[in-house]
Amino acid sequence: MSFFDELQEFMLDGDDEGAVELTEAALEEGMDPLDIIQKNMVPILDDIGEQFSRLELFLPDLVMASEVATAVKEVIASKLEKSDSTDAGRVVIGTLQGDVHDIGKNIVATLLEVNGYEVFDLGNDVPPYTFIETARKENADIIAMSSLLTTSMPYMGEVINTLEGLGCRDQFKVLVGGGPVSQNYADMIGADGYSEDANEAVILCDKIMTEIKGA
Ligand code: B12
Repeated sequence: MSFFDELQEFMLDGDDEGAVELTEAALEEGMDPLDIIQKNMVPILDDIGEQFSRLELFLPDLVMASEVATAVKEVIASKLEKSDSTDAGRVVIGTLQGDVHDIGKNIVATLLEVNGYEVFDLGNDVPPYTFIETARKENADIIAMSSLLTTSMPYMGEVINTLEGLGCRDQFKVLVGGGPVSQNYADMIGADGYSEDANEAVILCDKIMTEIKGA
């Protein structure tokens, strides 16, 4: 049985112990941690989401799969080599109001930390203004917003409009991401960047920080 098939089975069964053991063994054998997430866990969750929308799986299945995914993410996070410094940049991150999906946001936050960023993680269901308040208080460079629901996406635009209204839009770079978000959507609301996955998100932040530090 392939790693993908085994992980899929554990996620559908809600077997976090099995998934953790499988992940540890794969890491031990030299499997790339990011491949475990991007090439296995994310497509499995996508497929589970598809089955949910076709009424072939139900909410408890989603809950079980997400708990297993979180356990897998924790194993991977604990094995990633963490940068000693936190001076790559300061990022405020969260999932927007009305939205509890935080697996992707947590992966982005972990990878940023591993790469030397100071991350202020607001969690999920975060009101738009809280992003701004925290970014100002913590003197952040970047506001990173995640949304998995079409109903929470509009709050991304609200954050940007409010920053403009307050006259501090140019103090922060704004990044957006999450399942239904696209580059088109990011452009439409005037965000500074979008990426499809967590690794790209780090590359994007690095690029932005080079621009900021070089300015
Ligand atoms: C797991 C899951 C849940 C779990 C969430 C648990 C948790 N702690 O997160 C639970 C069971 C709680 C849940 C609940 C619901 N869910 Co749900 N869920 C999913 C599922 C299957 C997987 C999501 C996921 O974790 N994906 C994996 C991660 C790694 O991917 P990701 O978040 O996209 O993140 C990656 C990138 O996007 C990027 N990224 C993410 N954030 C950011 C931010 C920035 C700044 C950047 C640059 C990049 C970036 O990097 C990440 C890593 O590569 C999706 C299906 C899907 N296709 O997404 C449905 C899905 C999102 N859910 C859906 C729905 C409808 C619901 C419910 C309304 C169901 C209900 N009837 O109650 C509730 C809503 C609850 C709420 N108020 O939020 C729909 C949304 C439809 C829509 N159009 O809005 C989906 C698409 C399923 C479907 N096909 O119908 N869900």
